Amino acid sequence: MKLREKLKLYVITDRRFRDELEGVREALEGGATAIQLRLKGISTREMVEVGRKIREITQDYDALYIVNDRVDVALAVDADGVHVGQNDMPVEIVKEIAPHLIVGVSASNLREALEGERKGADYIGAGSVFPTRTKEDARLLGLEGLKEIVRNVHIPVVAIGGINHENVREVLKVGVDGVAVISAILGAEDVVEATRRMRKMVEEYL
Ligand code: TZP
Ligand code: MG
Repeated sequence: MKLREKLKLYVITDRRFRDELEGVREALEGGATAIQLRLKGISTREMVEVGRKIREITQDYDALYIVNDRVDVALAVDADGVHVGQNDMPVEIVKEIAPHLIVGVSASNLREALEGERKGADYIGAGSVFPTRTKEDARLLGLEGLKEIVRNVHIPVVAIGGINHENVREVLKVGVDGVAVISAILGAEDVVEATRRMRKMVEEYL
């Protein structure tokens, strides 16, 4: 399957909402097509332990597996790729170290998106589309900013930030290739059902 297809419904782990293994299993059962392992403030040892288990689960579901920030962890757990922010390892250096990894780059404006594309990113994570309480320092891109990125970038664009079941259609109408979600899925009472319901809406557009 092509990368674009696998980016449709991209669920990012966050243990403030759900234990990673439980959350990932349920999200995949509900139809998530990609999983990002995002772990803040835990030891590298634990990241690798959890990360390897998630590799197995994502393999069972034929889902894309991306590790946030850490190229070394992505390699250690045999992930499909790594996602880097504006203060993380530059995409061109990731490509030098690990040419086989898919690299996603976060962008909160058009300039960052174009730069990521030019430097070799495989996809852009564009946000925050809406205000979010999940990431403290998230910069607001808005729907208009998202439109601008979608219009000007040729690689796949995944929208992130404050996306939920009520507003996801507005985001999909912009023409993104996927939506990335934390709280609306992992913070739901029934993660499987929340994922299934969002996947259904995503399928109306993608
Ligand atoms: N990057 C930009 S916004 C965000 C990240 C990691 C948080 C997304 O979480 P939520 O709960 O889906 O708004
Ligand atoms: Mg980062």
